[in-house]
Amino acid sequence: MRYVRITIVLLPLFFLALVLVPIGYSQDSSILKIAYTQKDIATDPFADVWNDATPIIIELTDQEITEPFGGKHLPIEVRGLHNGKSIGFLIEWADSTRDTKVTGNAFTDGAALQFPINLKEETDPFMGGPGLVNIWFWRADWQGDLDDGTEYLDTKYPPYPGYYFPQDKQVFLKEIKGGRLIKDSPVEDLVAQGFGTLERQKQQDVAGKGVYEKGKWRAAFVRPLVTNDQLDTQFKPGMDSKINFSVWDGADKNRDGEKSVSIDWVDVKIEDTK
Ligand SMILES: [Ca+2]
Ligand SMILES: [Ca+2]
Repeated sequence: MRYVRITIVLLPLFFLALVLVPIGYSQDSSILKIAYTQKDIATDPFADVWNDATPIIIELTDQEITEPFGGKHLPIEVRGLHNGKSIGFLIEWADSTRDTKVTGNAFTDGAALQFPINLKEETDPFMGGPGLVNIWFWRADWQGDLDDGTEYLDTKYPPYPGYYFPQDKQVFLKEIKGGRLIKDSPVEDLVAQGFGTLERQKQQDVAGKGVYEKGKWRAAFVRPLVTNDQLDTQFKPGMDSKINFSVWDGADKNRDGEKSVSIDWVDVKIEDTK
């Protein structure tokens, strides 16, 4: 009798859920399919080519594994593409503020993708360990610097205690000229092997662009499928991989480990070249 009652209550909910799945979204949110396209994969996050991929929704949550905790529940829309030479990821999320400045009490928006480097090794979904992870970190402060030509922080270094910065100060300072960051990408290519081990790679391989429009960030990440850097994740058509996500909202004082995260690896399936 109790079973019948539960069925009566749950059945309408089941059909309601079917109706509520937005048209055009993949209904299997557990796998991110990297669709094959013959087109160039643009770093412009509003380029038509991104319509060749079907988005899925990943529910991020607040980071509550290690101090400093932070972040919030945040659904993000994710899609992926490859053309046999390059691979691209596009993510979009709601954010009521475009935070591109870093000062003593202002923090930047950002988003990061994380991949295991060796799929055969056990690799923790949060910053890796014991296996290495390759992290692609799109930074709204660098995007703002590229878009707006704003001054950067060579006069106030670091901008606030605990701010993540490339560990080798000289590597960073070499890239500053006249108070402006000399960069061609707002995406930083990083490697980590557990909390507190994040390091900028010597060889930067990831292009990208983030655009803020109508209360949302949309950020594209593009890289060759294969690089000659041992600290990069390598991809090939037909393979399975894994990905994890982080998002920072500067206005919510997010920085470093205070961020919204996906709680486990998301399976990735790279479509074979047709
Ligand atoms: Ca923000
Ligand atoms: Ca690299």
